[in-house]
Amino acid sequence: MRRLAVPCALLLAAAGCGGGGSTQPTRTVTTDAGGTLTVTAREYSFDPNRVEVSGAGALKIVLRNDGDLAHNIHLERDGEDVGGTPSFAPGGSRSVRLDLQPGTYELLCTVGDHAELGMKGKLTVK
Ligand SMILES: [Cu+2]
Repeated sequence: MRRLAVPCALLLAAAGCGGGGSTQPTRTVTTDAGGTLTVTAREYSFDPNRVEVSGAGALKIVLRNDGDLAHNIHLERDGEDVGGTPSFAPGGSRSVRLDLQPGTYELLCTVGDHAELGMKGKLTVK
């Protein structure tokens, strides 16, 4: 007698392969309050993507677009936008001056799904 084997359905969920696959290097810079922070944008990353600011106050952020698409940089705190540059074409740069309080801010590009694709980071004001 032959035993009936129920074939196993092999469901390979590609979506389950996430985690640890990031190839984005993390670079941290430290800047002083009242200083200038220069960030380079590409598809799809910011460099640096970890920023520590020593002291609250005005910070000038210069974004250089070294990519092939329009990008911007915005800061969010607790999900609320606190300002940033407009989106602009590759090859250019824009700056914005923000008055920052101590705390943690998210850096992100608000164009399309760029933040989801990796254009994000963290800025901490101490
Ligand atoms: Cu972008």
